[in-house]
Amino acid sequence: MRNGGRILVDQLELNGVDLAFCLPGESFLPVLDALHDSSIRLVSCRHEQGAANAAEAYGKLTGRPGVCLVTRGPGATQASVGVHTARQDSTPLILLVGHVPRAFEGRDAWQEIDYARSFSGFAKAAWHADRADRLPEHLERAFSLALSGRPGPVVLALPEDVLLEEADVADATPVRPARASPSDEDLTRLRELLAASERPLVIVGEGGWTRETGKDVLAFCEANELPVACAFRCQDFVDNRSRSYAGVLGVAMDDRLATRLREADLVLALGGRLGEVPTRRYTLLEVPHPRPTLVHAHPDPDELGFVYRPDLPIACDLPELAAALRQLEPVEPRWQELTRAARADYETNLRHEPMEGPVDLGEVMAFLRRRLPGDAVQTCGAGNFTVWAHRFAEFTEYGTQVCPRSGSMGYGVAAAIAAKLVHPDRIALCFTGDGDFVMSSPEFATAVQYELPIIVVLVNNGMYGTIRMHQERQFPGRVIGTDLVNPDFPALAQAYGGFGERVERTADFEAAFERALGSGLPALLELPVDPERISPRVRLSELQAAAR
Ligand SMILES: Cc1ncc(C[n+]2csc(CCOP(=O)(O)OP(=O)(O)O)c2C)c(N)n1
Ligand SMILES: [Mg+2]
Repeated sequence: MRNGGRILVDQLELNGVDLAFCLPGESFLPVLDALHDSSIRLVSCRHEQGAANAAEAYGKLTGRPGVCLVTRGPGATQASVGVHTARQDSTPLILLVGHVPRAFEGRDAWQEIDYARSFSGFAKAAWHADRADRLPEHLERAFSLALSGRPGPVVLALPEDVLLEEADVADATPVRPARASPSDEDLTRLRELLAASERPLVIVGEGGWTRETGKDVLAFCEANELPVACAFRCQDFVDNRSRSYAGVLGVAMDDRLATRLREADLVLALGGRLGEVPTRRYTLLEVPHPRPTLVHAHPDPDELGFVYRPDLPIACDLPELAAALRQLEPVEPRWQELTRAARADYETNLRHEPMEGPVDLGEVMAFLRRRLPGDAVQTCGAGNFTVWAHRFAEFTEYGTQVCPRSGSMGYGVAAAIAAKLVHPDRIALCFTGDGDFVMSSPEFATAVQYELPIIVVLVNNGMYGTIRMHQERQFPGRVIGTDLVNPDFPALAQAYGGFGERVERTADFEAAFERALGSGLPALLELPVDPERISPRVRLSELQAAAR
């Protein structure tokens, strides 16, 4: 006989869970108790947002479901941001929520929520366990749904009394999701379309990517001399040093790459959803019938034709597709010139123009490009600081850009914590802004508590810069709600028990970075920057002048 909490934890263990993130609640004490003697490492966070974001990042880092445990209503709603990111980013995530006892259900009992309704539309499924002896079945479903097809989040509520209930039940078997391969017919057609194309562009995106997938896709692109671009925050999907690599279709993308997509006559979308960001708000490709021939491969057939009607839809898993593409006999390559030009544009775009003020973020990024080992994990939240962090970074290994494609603020510190837990020997570097950091700073305490020496690089421009930029464009001169009065960030980091320093000049960054790394503590480096340069290509005064 085992109680529900123990049965649940045993299912997590047999499915390979080695790490879980929580914010404890009295609603799931039997689970906590079972974790006490389990092989699973439990990391207790300071806000459910952080716990859910860390679990989501774990899903990105490992390809296995991140596990997050939170309490009833307020715990679940605070964790919902991580569920939303897992949905948009196609990351496997299991959110386990303590729930009211069965006998109270439906009374609007204390902190009661209807999870199925609250999470409908962004969780793949949300339901509650009804009996302890069915927990193996519920967990099997949770793992299977999170991992199959387009990976994503599931929410399982656990009534308090179900966790206490004793049952004599056998464990489930570890979940092995079904895999789909492309058909020979699909591959033949893909090759024909490629052979007929003058200006092809390959775009890689999320939906079950792996390290091998990236290697295989790159081998295919290089053998055929094809240019390959990454979707927003998928920059680590292929080695950026490849002669085929042409850059990222992200926020503030290079206009030359945007033009390549607009003028392509064939788009090979390998994974990804051709969403709002990579299509520049659906302008680079027309909805629903894009001008170029579209080959779209995705593990979820429902995604194919959901926004864009592909000429050739391929419903299959991405590793299987990539392996098949690598084997495909190359077309007589005619795109050497195209690919060389796309690559040259990418390299040009890596160069920054000097930035006003004593701290030049382009220079800082150029240093980090040289300094960071290929396996360093870079994380962020949302803000204009990410435009520098993404544009001037080069990724060579899969699993090193752990950033929210959902564009959610407050993600980076928790993601760096997850990275340091999964890869203790690597550098985990979080880029953040003054707005973004304050949203996630409670987790700096988690990093201190668990002795995780993450490095936070905080770009302080004294405002919610992204919003100010849009404000100046659309409602010039009418600044409201975007100025920030900030704490003393290095002092804050020190008060938490970490390392904190302010870097006032570009030339001081290198030594400060080494001191941060050498401290062995969670570290924060604040970079006060001139608000005039609100983005690498945009000056505040120019926006204001243009408006006048
Ligand atoms: C959870 C969430 N809330 C609000 C936003 C809208 N938003 C996007 S960027 C941004 C400003 C971020 O400010 P900061 O971190 O200081 O970065 P900056 O743009 O100044 O570089 C805001 C409010 C968001 N993306 N996510
Ligand atoms: Mg800011």
